[in-house]
Amino acid sequence: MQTRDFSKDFKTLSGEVNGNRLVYLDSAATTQKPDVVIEAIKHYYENINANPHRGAYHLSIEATKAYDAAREKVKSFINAKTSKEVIFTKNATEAFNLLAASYGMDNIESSDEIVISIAEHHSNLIPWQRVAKAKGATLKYMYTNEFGELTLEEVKSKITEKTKIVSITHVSNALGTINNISEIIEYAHSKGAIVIVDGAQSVPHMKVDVQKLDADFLVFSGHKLLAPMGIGVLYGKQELLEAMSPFMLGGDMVEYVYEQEATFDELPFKFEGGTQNVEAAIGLGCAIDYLEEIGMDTVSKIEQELMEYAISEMRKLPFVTIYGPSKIENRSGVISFGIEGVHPHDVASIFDTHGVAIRAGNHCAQPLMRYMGINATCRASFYLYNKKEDIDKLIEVIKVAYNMFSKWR
Ligand code: C6P
Repeated sequence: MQTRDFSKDFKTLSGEVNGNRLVYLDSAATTQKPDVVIEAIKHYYENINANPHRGAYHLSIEATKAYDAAREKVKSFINAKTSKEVIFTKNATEAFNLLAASYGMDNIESSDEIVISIAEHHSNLIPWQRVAKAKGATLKYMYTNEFGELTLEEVKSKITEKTKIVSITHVSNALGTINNISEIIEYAHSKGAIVIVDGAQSVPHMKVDVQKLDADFLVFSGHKLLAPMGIGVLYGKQELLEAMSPFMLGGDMVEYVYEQEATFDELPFKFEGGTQNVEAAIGLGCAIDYLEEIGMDTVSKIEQELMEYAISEMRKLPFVTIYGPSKIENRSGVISFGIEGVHPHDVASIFDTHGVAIRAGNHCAQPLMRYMGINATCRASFYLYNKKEDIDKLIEVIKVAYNMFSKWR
């Protein structure tokens, strides 16, 4: 399937760690950056650096054009109706905090329910705890089955006429489960609730079309999508964003300011107070160009093949527990696993000595781990630059880690 060796576009991936070839299997945490993205940022600073929307001079106009062009690229990438629906944030976490502080605080009342799943990342959980507490509302959880999947039965039993907000991950960062997001959105809408989709682990890996999904809001981070850190996106339907209060108050998001009052700018600027991360937005635009040239279907297929190969090899090892969906079609390129008798943090350290980067821990999903009755997992996650030989190395080092602890068994 793999048409070309994409790892050649990433300088970090030609590096060595502890005398070994670097095998980077932590793209769910953050991805490596291709040379073109790094070049785009360099070009920005060397040629057009200025504060956009503020100067009537050449550089500021060029910076504004580049910043606006990046927004247009995001708009097309997720198929928003207009670039007014694309708000730049610092990351997914800021987008959730914006939604909770603005949409949540504006719309939730004490008789209302906010529904999330037990598998949510803390950034899509703690902000809703705050809204529910402040408003005396109920924060309700949809629980996963033994394979880390949400059944339609569970969805229907939790989303009711009382539900005002459903905020749900498209793909779990802790288990790799792909939720049936269309089905959840359709059902939530039939009950009158709006749906916020956490696309942090889906948008970088598959085609996500906000109009096709009919998502009310979508959130994701640029750094998990080959772009720099410090840039995220909040997509929202125009009519919803227009009705919302601004979040960050200050420069550039205002229309008129008087001593005691202020009026706010139009979308998307109303939600972008203060000087923005222009270099990162430009880097995100460039990362989107890079991915679109390859094609998101190709990106998904590469990862799917890697994941299927890894799962089939891991299933041959009786001392490995694989968490998450048993059905391969419900899985993304995130594999959470455990090795009998070896703590996940020890596993990650052993992996590091072999040049393999994986993540170990609770993956910012403590309620999920508690619900599953475990403290931590090891997690390997893939992207288009990974190769079959990376999976072979993963399997080899799993065996090394298991054997290393055999004397204590
Ligand atoms: N997950 C991981 O290793 P930020 O940190 O704001 O860019 O993204 C938050 C976030 C929200 N939702 C999901 C599903 C996520 O996976 C993440 C980030 C990283 O799994 C860092 S904890």
